[in-house]
Amino acid sequence: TCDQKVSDMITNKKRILILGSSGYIGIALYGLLKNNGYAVSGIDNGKKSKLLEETGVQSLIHDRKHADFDIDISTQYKELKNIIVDFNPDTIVNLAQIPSAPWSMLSAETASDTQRNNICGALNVYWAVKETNPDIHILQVATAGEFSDWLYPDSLSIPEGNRVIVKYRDRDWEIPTPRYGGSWYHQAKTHASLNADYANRIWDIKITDICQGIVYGHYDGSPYYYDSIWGTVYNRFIAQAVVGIPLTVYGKGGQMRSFINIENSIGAIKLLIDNPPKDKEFKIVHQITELYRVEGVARMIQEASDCQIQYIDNPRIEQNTNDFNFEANKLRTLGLEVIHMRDEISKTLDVIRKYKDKIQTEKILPTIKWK
Ligand code: USQ
Repeated sequence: TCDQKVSDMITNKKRILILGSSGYIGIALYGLLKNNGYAVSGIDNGKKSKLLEETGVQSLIHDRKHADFDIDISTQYKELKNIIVDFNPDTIVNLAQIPSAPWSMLSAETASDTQRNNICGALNVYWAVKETNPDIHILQVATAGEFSDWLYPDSLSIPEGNRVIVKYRDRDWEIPTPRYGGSWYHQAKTHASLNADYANRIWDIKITDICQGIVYGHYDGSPYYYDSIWGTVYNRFIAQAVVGIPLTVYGKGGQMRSFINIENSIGAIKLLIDNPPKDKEFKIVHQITELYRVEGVARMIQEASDCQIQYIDNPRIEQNTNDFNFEANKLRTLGLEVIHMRDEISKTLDVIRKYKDKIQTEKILPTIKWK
């Protein structure tokens, strides 16, 4: 309300607008910020719930709506703008994404819906900020998957920045740090990062683009997905271990990926809200705490739960094995204390065991192929 806004301004509370406030990260972030004295408001149109219904799956742990406004930011521009004018945020965190690589590879419709939703939603946010208050800091969640395995095949450290200088035909070229996604979903993220770069260049708006690794773990109050479309690898393996299905390693499991625990993910976003870019800056942050091979994740979970591992034909197009190395200094400099996967496994197993009977075992094996 208006009175609330005035009172927040008098008490100097930071005002944060979360887009996608009912999601895995959104709910957790909303709670963390509220508990730390921020004024928080959330927008969510329940798109994820509709997609879950379409795919016949449910979150293992309650999937509840957690939003102050129900609009689609990718299509309802005027409404988005009105909310921004009204709430007057210091920071907008854009988590309003269709987050699944497999879903984006299912059909022409799901690929274009993923790209339209994710890219146009972000575009509307740049426009709304430009037209209302260019001082608002936009924090958008990109992905570490913009740095694909074939583009960075060895342990070259991927620079944590927006530009690199390369030598070509006797000239130094300053170019955007090379990106290339490994699915239509990941490609949407590379496009959105380039769009953010452009918005910053022409309108001088402050944007932090978070290249985040695979977020994992259980967080109290947040949903938990483990099926082959919406679940990510660690959360899936934990649910598989609980129901006694051998862990579904795709290919030989030599894929190296970056990870971050859900509590670290929201803690990192909070640090970035508190440390916005300098005026007119486009800041890229590698929101990554650890690197593991898929097989390494399976082995750690096996050690903690005595489960079996199966190696199945990889439904994706990706390198069988790759090395990754990231510069990830910005969050470390801000003081993020790393939660290690190895220390989380038994905790996640304990929580998920309580929901064992609800696990839809028929939704575990992958059905969507890249080819
Ligand atoms: N994988 C398996 N077995 C499984 C599931 C996955 O071996 O049962 C493998 C995949 O082949 C892949 C790796 O695990 O090599 C990661 O797959 P994932 O489904 O956990 O994650 P991904 O599709 O890469 O996407 C997830 C999120 C996405 C986020 C991204 C960060 O869904 O929103 O952007 O992680 S990153 O991976 O850095 O791109």
